[in-house]
Amino acid sequence: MYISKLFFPILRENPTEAKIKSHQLMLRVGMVKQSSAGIYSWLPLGLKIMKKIENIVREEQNKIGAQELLMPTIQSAEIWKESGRYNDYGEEMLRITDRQKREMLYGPTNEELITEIFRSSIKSYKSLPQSLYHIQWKFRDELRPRFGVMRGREFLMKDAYTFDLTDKDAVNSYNKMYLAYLKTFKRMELAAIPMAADTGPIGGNLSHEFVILAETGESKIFADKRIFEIKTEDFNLDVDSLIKMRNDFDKYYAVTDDKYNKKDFEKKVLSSNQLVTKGIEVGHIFYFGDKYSKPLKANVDLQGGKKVSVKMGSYGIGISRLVGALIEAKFNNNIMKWPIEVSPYDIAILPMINKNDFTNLEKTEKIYKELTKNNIDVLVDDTEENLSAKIKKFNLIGIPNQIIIGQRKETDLLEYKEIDKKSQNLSIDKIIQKIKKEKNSI
Ligand code: P5A
Repeated sequence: MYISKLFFPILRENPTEAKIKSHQLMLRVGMVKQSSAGIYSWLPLGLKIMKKIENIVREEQNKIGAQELLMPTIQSAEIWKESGRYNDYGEEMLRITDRQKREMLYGPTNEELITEIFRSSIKSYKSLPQSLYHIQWKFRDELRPRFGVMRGREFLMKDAYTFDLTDKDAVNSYNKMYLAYLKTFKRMELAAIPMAADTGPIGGNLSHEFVILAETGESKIFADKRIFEIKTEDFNLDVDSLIKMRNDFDKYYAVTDDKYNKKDFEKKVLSSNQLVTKGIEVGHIFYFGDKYSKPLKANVDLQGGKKVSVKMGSYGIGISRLVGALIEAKFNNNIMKWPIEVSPYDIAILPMINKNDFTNLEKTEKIYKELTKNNIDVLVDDTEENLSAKIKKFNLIGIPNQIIIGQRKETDLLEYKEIDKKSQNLSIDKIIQKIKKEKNSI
């Protein structure tokens, strides 16, 4: 793609209304535009990145056998009355009345709706287990929406729901999701720590938040550093391996404020291993047994005809929040570097362009074709800005690989630069090999 042909509204200065770096950067490079408090339009660049995140999440959900469906954003109040959450949810729920005076709402989450879908089609224990998810917009009328997409009112979430016959099976489903989450965040080059957490309005007695470290995070965290040394590759989806995984993680102290106990922390974690910092919650998983299946009568028949309530869990990932969270984690010293799997383009070509000399443009064109032929997604800055302005701009856009075409040189080698490293001279073939390897190694 040529930047001159794209909708790419970049601002010269940091917008003053933004307090944290992800919000500033997202407005500055035209990833999003605020439409009203906590509600954003996603512009082409921001959407391209969010879609890549969405896809990683989708692939990892599919790998554990979860099936995608799509529920609506607007729900009927009836099912929420059945579960008892219509009143409990309070002012965060956006309530709407349609022309027939029916009470509706913009879904803040989907436990009720999925349970309603399940109960109307699944009747026998033989159809269990089931694992369903969707990627859909949610609305929560947060009192203080802030930090851009990090705490929005409208936000994109992946929410999955599992249905099992017994507690033991249900915990196994929970553990599968736990492993899928570790793998999902790892593909985004994020170190997310699973932390024992409170269950809040979702309910249940087993829950983990997945938190990434970032100074601007809203959660204070207390952890044993050694938790970062656990390797996710060591685990697979076998029941025993999943149990081992949970044991390995549970060995280490890792909690957010609400679960923090000073005495416990100091007793269980050597001071040299203590990590006290801030983090961003990018995912949250819950096991709540029959909290919804019981009041909503989501039962299955056992062999003898006896009916039992299914055991359920729900599992969320903040897809739109992750766009901001990645910037918080990866934007340092005025250079943004998107992980290759999330980056809007694989490589950028930054040519110095002289008005009356088309040599560099022609050279760019050739390289562009060669890269594209190899399925490498390229963004070319074909504007007439000077090279240092282009480099500054691309430090914000964050494409991890660059080819810089400056003064004419009598060589076939190109100036290749990993965005946060020194330039090196490489042939086009070497550059292609390098990027292909990076993309396939994940
Ligand atoms: C789990 C899936 C739930 O809603 N029900 C369905 C459960 N959990 S949660 O923790 O409340 O939300 C899941 C994830 O969504 C993100 N998130 C937000 N992102 C942006 N703005 C918000 N206001 C917001 N609220 C929640 C978080 O990443 C959270 O972990």
